Amino acid sequence: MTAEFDQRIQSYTQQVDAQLELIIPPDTGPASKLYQAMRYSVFNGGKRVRPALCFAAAEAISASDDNTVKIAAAVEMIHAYSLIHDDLPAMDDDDLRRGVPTCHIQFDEATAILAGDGLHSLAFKQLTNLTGITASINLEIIAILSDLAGCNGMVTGQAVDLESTETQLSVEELNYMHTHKTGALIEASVVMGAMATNQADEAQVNALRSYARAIGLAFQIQDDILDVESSTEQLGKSQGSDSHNNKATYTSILGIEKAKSEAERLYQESLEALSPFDDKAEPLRALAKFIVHRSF
Ligand code: GRG
Repeated sequence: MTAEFDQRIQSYTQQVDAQLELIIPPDTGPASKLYQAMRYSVFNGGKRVRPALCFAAAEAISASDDNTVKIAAAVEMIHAYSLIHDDLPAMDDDDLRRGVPTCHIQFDEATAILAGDGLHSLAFKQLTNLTGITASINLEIIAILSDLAGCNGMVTGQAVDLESTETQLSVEELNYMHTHKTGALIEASVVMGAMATNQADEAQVNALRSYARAIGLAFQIQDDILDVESSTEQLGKSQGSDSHNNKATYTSILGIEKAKSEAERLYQESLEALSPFDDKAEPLRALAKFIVHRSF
């Protein structure tokens, strides 16, 4: 990745982290453990890919602003909540995330459930006072997150995942699961980031949706490839955990080489979706490249 890309990501990360500091301050009151658990899960080294996509989508249309920062914080909190709950004993039962103990190991199970719940509701609160857009677009943005993080997206994908353990899935079924589980929040990040500028027309939003759907699946395929090719140390989570949990993955179904060419095909598809956009979409193009070529 270029130095310019690194600088840009650093700037996006600084902006979203400052917003997250405001939303989840250290709290010494009666609920201090809840706040510690939320902060632990948000500030322990996530890549901030979804916030970066919000910023880059806004910049592809016009420019990022205060709305972008709020939306970026909202999607990162939804992401953090989903990881906390995904790691719980009732779900994937993982002890390690981002190289440190998972939330329920560091604190306890009840606190981890509440930390996820707290982050989920704080995320929606962020979206209630966007500025420079009509109330109806603001509500549309809230509905998009509600759908794509919930029962038309991530929650549905997770439910299918839990149902599919130890089941032989077809590539189509795997695509359905990951379009929902991983792709939906990526799509929400891009679409909401663009819509909150108040300058995106329908054709642009549709093109960005196609871009997001392609990189959403590519993201998951790369995740499966890394699960095979990287070490626990590099990943910051237990290497090979999906195969140990008898889960179908792109690498188990397609084989590693075909999984790599599918990720590359989706990368090209994402670039084609951006063809109506000029140089202002360069950050989105660079993020797509990062997503399919990342090593962590
Ligand atoms: C509990 C409702 C609910 C949903 C959980 C997203 C999810 C659904 C589970 C996460 C499990 C997982 C490993 C999915 C693969 C793709 C993915 C979301 C990886 C983690 O995202 P990164 O790489 O994480 O952006 P960082 O740590 O960088 O923030």
